[in-house]
Amino acid sequence: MKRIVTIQDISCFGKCSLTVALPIISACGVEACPIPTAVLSTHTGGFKGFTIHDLTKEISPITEHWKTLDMSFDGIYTGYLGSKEQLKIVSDFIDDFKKENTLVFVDPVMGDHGKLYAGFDEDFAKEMVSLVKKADIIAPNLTEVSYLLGEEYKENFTDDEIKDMLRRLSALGARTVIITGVRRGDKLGVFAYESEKDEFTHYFRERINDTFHGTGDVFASVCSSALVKGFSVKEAIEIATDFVVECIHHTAPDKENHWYSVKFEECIPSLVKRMF
Ligand code: PXL
Repeated sequence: MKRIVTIQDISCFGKCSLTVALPIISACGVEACPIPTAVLSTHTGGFKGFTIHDLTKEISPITEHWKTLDMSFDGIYTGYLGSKEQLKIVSDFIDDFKKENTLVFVDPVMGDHGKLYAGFDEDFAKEMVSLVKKADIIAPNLTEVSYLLGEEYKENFTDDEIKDMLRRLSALGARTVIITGVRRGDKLGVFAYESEKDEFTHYFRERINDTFHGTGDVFASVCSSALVKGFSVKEAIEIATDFVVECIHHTAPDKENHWYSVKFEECIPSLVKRMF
């Protein structure tokens, strides 16, 4: 069985980061080892008065212990990180634990719809570039792309513009770059570039006129698990996109009650069918 270490916060209510990553990675048949970087009462997207307890100081004792156990990972998947200090610690973690066959998947979580999430600033975005440089695979959305490259955010880019940004992101270091949330007429999808083959791939589905928190984390959890299991980039982005679309369709009719994330749990059976 493959094993992924995933480094991100735990938001106790709201379904994102670890409360999404752990069940999804497990459902994919991959062992999941979390390093929680902070405990929040809820995620920061739409709740008032959320609490945050930073766990930066806990990370080094965990990793020092793991070193004595000679732990190894098939994948290192990083998501939401709360400070520049954490970016540096996670970067050191990659240096310590990345072996020849370890896949480093960095989701440079910073924002959406052209804006940074609460608590992030441009300085953080600049520092995220250093972490992105350590990755084999990165999966930013278009907002994160604009911050990583210093490009102005737009909702619509031409294919040529997307391809140019994929190449520029790949030049930072990652051999595979996946841009999520790309619009094309009435479709929405992902565009990927594999520098080793100099090959572009894309996968589009119908665009649903609704947005939900946590879908980026759902995508990254499925995609990193699929890649670690040996699926190709093309297969991984198709499985992950289809699962996100299914989760959104399943949740949209009950958006009034379930506005804070997707009901991914009830869609897990179809994910399992694709992964085994
Ligand atoms: O889904 C990304 C995410 C992760 N963690 C926290 C968040 C968000 C997005 O808002 O607030 C705490």
